[in-house]
Amino acid sequence: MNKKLLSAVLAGAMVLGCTAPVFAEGEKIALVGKSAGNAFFEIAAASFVEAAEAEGATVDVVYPETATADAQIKVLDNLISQQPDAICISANDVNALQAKLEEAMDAGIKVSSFDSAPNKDSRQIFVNQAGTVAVGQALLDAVYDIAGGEGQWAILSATSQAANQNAWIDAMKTLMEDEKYANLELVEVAYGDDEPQKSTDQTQALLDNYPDLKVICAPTTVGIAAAAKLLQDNASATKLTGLGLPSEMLEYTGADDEHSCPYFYLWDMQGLGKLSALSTLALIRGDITGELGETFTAGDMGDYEITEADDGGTEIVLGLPLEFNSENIEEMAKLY
Ligand code: RAM
Repeated sequence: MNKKLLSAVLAGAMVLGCTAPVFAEGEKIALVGKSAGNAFFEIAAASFVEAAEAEGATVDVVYPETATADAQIKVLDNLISQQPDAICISANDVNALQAKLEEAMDAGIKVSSFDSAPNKDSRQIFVNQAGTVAVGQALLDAVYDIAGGEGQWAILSATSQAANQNAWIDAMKTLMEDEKYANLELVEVAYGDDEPQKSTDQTQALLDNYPDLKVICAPTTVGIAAAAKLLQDNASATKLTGLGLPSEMLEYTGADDEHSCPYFYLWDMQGLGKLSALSTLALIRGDITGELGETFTAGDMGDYEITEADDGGTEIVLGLPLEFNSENIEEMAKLY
């Protein structure tokens, strides 16, 4: 609002005897991760906050007590009463947050999501770090390559309800129908709940139950780091791939017997935080509404288009999954 208009509104309010409206300094955004103590969300949040503050907004970063929908609902209840301009959330469940997120939208709060999408009716925008099928394809091809095209493999996931992990697992299962992967046998999907100790225990259980297991694929930064340590400490013949933070995987990455993980994937973490912040601001400011085909400029990151997501909603895709291996891990570990 320009200054003239602002004083006209204030004067009008005084004439009418109303209390003068309170104008916030900048947009207020609440950023909600899946769980506390996960470096993934801390890194994304740092870039989110930096980008939002550079635009004059303020960010409240909030974590639920556990990586569950119930714990996020408690957080959302509290946030709705505070009336931020937007809530940007990484969802612990695809459907269970719908009523609460709809309540937020009905209360005039914009709802954006990043990393892990609540269903299409629960959000206005979703910033997907990389296409869901692109992630599934990269992971499945890594399993195929590391297993030598045949044998048993298992998935070590986050929670059984995690929206993003389940979407990647579904993508892998669909891709596995191709004849190319006919000699790979997915023996189990285990859940470490994005907790280090539970992820370690689940990895050990996979090793105990499947002595011929060739590869574990952990599409979670918490799971892959826990599995990497256990496999490497025990000089296990079972190898590892998945999604990880280079800084947490530095000592475990290499295509030799000394290392448990030949290579793995993630995406541009700083870019994820920044794009999520700038698209949330674009939503608040009315530059986008989340409709298919809209475009906007995310500062110096350039132009982005809102495209169709696999769940029938829309999304903004950051880019491609990035591979981390012995060639680039040292450099990338300095970044995230
Ligand atoms: C964990 C979380 C997060 C996921 C990464 C790959 O940190 O589950 O949602 O995107 O792994």
